Amino acid sequence: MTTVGDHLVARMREAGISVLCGLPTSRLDSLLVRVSREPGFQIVLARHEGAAGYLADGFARASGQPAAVFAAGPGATNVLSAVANASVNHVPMLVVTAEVSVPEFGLHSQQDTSDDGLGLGTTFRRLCRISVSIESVANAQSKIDRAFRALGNTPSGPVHIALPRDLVDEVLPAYQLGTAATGPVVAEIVVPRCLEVADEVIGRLERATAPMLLLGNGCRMDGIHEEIIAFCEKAGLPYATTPNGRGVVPETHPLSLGVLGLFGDGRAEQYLFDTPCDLLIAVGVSFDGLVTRSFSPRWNGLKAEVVQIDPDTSAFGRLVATSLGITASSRAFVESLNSARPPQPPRLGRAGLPAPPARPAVPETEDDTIHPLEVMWILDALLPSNATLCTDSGTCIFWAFQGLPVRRPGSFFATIDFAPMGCGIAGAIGVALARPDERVVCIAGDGAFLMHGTEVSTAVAQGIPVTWIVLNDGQLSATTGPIRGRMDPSSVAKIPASDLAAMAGALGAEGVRVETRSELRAGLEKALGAGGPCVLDIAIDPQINKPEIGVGK
Ligand SMILES: Cc1ncc(C[n+]2csc(CCOP(=O)(O)OP(=O)(O)O)c2C)c(N)n1
Ligand SMILES: [Mg+2]
Repeated sequence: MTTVGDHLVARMREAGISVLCGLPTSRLDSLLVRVSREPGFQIVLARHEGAAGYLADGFARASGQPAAVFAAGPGATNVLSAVANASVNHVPMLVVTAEVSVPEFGLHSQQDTSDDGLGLGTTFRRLCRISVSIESVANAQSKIDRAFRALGNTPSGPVHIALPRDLVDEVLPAYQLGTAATGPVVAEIVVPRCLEVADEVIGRLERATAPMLLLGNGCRMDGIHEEIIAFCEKAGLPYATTPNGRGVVPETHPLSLGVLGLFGDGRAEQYLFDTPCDLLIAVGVSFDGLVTRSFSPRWNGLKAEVVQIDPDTSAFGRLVATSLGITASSRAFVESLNSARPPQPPRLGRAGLPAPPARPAVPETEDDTIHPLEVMWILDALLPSNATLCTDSGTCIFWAFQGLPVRRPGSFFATIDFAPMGCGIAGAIGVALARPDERVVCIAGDGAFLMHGTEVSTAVAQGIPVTWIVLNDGQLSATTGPIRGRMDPSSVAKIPASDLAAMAGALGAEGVRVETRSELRAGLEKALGAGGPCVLDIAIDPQINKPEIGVGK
């Protein structure tokens, strides 16, 4: 006899889910009891369901395996920002929300989010690849299976199951329409590698004089790093990443043009528009506002022929004319290129690429105040070779892009698209959970830390040694640009002085506070040397923390 809960747990296992994050409510009782009896699942109790979602997101991006989030009532509404973030970034995630018992639907039972109550499913349906509301054992199995098929589909993203409390322990009928009798929903999906397509692309590469590879978030989600570098080296092909794809490949490689678009140093644009590049091969890229610097008119004059690779055909021709659209996952495409003959002769190589800009001198600061760029540069010098970086929302993204080159493939995670404050702080815990052998460092602002820094307590509980470096400037700096000079920004940006090292101590972690430039290196060394979760709280002059971010330039 299989219950609804048994079936859900079995499907989670088959989907590779081993981590469930969230907060309990009384309505989640049957599900949590059911999961707790099962070996191989780790429950991570978070301090906020939104943060649980970011943690699951970080885990999935770092491991390539989805995680689950559990929530109910106001916990389910709390999780929505993380679900939206996962949706935008194509991060697979299972969200299970517990509903009141079916007979109570629509009767103003406490926290009734069912379709007959607050109707939260409508919002989940908008944000998720699929949202199923289970209301009967008669089709519970087929609904659960539908959700898991969507979880394994491309393009990936969050899926939602609303599960009433009273159905978890109900026995499923022996046979249900639309379900596989036994075993996984989809045992294996084989993506064909097509050599004819690879040959066509290689022919175009051979005819081009200045080709370039552009790598987006799709490459990250497919976990291809070394494969890309192998092909680029074979072909002498220069590459750039989109802002969202940053981290897929190293930037210290001679073929790297850095980041194309927002937060980039301009080299990739120089090559693309001024060289000009005549063949742009875009893999897993959506030509969005970030890569085009808010749809800069420069893109209207693009000379390059665009070959675009995406599993979703609706990505083709959006903003730029696609001369060849290839419907494939980033992984299948790059693997095909590697199996085909290499282009002859190898393309450009290092010669002819714009040189990386020289690192400028540390900007002069008054007295002994700390400049965020200097934080990045010292950090870059101190980071061990197994370091993985996460950034939060805010100016920290700009400083990390400027001062922390990606040295190792797969070692940088930023969430720039939806960019919810606090996502990096909690996401870093998920990254560290997925990669216990790496040294995970998160860079965040004080505003973001005050939003989700309580998740340090989650890391303490789980014994996960993340280092958070907080640029504490006493303000919400990143959003003040458009209002500067038009109003006193303090009413919408100022944060009273906060001792975040003391906050870390109060949460059971180590806290280190640095106030002057002369203390900076020792503070960074101490934080990176900590054995457990540690928060390095760095006082930053609010007057300095205003980078000129080249949106629209
Ligand atoms: C949940 C959420 N609320 C608001 C914003 C808009 N926002 C983006 S960055 C930012 C300021 C962040 O302040 P802080 O973390 O202190 O970093 P700073 O820019 O000061 O370095 C705000 C309000 C957001 N991205 N996410
Ligand atoms: Mg700030």
